[in-house]
Amino acid sequence: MFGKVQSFCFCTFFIAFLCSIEPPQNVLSRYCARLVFRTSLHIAKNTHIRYNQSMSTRCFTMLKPGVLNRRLVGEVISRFEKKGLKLIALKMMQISPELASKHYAEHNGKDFYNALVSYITSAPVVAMVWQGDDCVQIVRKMVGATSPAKAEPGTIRGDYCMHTNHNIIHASDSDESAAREISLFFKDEEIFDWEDNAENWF
Ligand code: 3AN
Repeated sequence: MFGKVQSFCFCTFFIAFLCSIEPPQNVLSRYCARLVFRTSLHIAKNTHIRYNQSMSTRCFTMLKPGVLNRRLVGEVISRFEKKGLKLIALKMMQISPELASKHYAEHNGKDFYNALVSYITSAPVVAMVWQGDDCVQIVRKMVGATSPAKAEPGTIRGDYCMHTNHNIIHASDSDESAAREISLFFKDEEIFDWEDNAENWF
């Protein structure tokens, strides 16, 4: 029922409570009791904050050639950054037909497959990995529906494209797809899970 941290906090609070009923006689014991109490309070506060957060996950996103054509790279990246997602990998690359066929393997055989591979390999793309709590759900929401006609205004596809076959951005649709796609496009050493110390800047 209780995790280790909660059990520790509970025990130290209990000890501190006993000490308050029957305060330790000498100065050193009183000092130790106070220290234990403050430490447990600190741990309890931080634990509470951490336990209220969702799981930090990763999402692979790819700005298709149309985004470069329309000079929208900065605009799209800016949206994700302003949302609060953490950029942990980014590169401009020319996708080979082999990589395109692996990435879109699930669509092989569909009527739009050849056009999709041809579009995605026609010019460079910008591949990225974003990280944050509920990252895949958040990114997918910001990207919008597959069909630009159905994508809500305010989403990336809703605002910046007209046709499904040129829907300008790809984003993983599940944590499993994200893991597969990240390993297809990035080597481990190209991913930087940098220490987020924003509180030192703002
Ligand atoms: P999403 O990119 O929203 O996850 P998927 O995985 O179904 O959607 O499709 C992958 C890509 O294939 C889309 N981004 C789009 O470029 C293309 N595509 C999907 N459905 C169609 C369609 N009916 N006609 C043309 N292109 C399509």
